[in-house]
Amino acid sequence: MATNYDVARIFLEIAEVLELQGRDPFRIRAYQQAARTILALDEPLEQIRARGELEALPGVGESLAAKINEILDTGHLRQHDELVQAFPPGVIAMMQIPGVGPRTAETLYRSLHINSIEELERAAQEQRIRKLPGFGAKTEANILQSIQRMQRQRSRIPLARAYPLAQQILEALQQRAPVEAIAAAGSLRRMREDIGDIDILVTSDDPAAVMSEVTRLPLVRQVLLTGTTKTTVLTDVGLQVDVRVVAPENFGAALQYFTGSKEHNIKLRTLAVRKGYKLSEYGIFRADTGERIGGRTEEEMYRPLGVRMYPPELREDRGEIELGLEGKMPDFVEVEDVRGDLHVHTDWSDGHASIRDMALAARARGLEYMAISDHSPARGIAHGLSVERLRRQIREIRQLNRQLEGITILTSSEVDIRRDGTLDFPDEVLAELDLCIGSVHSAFGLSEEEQTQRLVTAMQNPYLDIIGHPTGRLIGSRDPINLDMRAVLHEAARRGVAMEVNSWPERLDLNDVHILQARELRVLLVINTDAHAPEHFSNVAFGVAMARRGWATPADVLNTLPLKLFLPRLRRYALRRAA
Ligand code: DGT
Ligand code: CA
Ligand code: CA
Ligand code: ZN
Repeated sequence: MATNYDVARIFLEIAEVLELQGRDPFRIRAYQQAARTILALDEPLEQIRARGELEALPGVGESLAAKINEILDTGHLRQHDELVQAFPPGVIAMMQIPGVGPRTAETLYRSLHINSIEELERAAQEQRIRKLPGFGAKTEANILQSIQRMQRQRSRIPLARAYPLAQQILEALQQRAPVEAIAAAGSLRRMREDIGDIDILVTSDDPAAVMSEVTRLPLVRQVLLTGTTKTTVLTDVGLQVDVRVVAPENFGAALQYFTGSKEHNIKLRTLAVRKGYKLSEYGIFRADTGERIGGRTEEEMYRPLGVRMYPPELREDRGEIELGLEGKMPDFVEVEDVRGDLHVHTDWSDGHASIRDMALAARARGLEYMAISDHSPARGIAHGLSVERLRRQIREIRQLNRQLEGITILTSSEVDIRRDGTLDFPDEVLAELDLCIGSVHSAFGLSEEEQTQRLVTAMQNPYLDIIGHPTGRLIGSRDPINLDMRAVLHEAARRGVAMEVNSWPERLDLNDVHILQARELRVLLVINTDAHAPEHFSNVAFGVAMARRGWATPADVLNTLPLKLFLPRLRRYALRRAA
């Protein structure tokens, strides 16, 4: 028997095909409106029909009521069946390529049986399209170009924006839908710095109900595709979400498969074949007998291969499989390991809260120490501190430390690294601080040689302990500065200067690749939030994620040390002892 959801889905699919055919927008909207009305109903359409009230539903007139009747009576709609036959989903997808209209898509489907964008791309590369009547080499080249442009443009969203959205969806589905297990997979689970789409896996004994709830989530702008086990929706912010229902006994296998990365999975499957197994999203199987030996949990997928389960953040085929095979998988740094935050702004510069409020927030998060690193005079627009105000701030911090229990506030500055590599406070002032972060906030356009020299010069100053957000990039709005990163890291290792992993959502700087390099060169790291308000301390999760993606262990991260051990490890103390 057809459910409300079935009816709505059929209407949405009709609307989609009509839209691609460029049909009357009013008709298209009528189907969409009716589908929305039906999805929002609290009782079965069958009951409404029994009362003879179908036509009274908002957006449902005589003609749509007749279609609802047909679906309720027969389970499907003839008009819909015909459309789906003419336009299978893959063909509909092809029509989203600029320059490929319904007629072209239909011809490609009928004469070459091309049924997806991937197949179309292959056919164009193999020069099979130019042979079709009315096509030619130029059309073929245009199609290929359009596909490639489309693939490049598929916009990605910063992790920190996608992450809360995913949490919201997980919570909403847990509350409203009959889900048992539920988890995010894909790049979000791997904590990649930018996210193409959100992948969610659930198990349920009522998949249709889950699919229906997904289409009704408040943040859904458009339902792109909805079937019996997979629904794809577009959210308000333009981010796509795939929700898949899988069988409980396959949940681990599906989680492993859909967490990716694709490259990790390919490498893992090769390993599996070598060991006489086959992996799929349905489980792990013996290659010879085909017997299934696991797949309910993710561990069951890895254990037979002789490796420990890889933390999702590592699954990028950057050598983690080899590492696991050698039996060497250290414990990577976790949020709980971080004991201090060294990059905190207050209302003395461009922050939004007092030193005291920031200290209380840090303490509430379980931190043992934090350093106030407000801006230096060059940051005029950020109310950078003068020497005089910095000294006043130091006095206030000393006083607060006498009053506050359970947290130690360190004095610091996020001092500007000027274009010539000198620092924006005199040495004797920097010497009064517990520590000092140097950051680039200007002259972003210098050449690689100049920019590298700028940081190298800055690191020669004995009071510089940390380089803040080393590349200066802002995800989506500002490119990283030109740097010979290896040269910078070498210098940092040589001089004992720590490199910051800045957790600010648009920064994530150093990024994972640079962190891997830094570890190789034995550069010390610190993970900071760059908090400007109490609620920003939670961003540490993103910095930690980058550090994990760069294989950092607690030993690589200076601020995992308790205060007593942390201070002596700062570069200025080593220099002082050596003097
Ligand atoms: P994204 O969405 O671009 O940020 O990146 P992912 O990694 O979330 O990629 P997505 O959403 O296309 O697919 C999710 C995972 O599913 C992916 O990481 C690995 C797996 N997967 C998808 N398609 C393939 C495939 O063709 N081959 C293999 N081996 N795995 C795939
Ligand atoms: Ca994804
Ligand atoms: Ca996906
Ligand atoms: Zn800064």
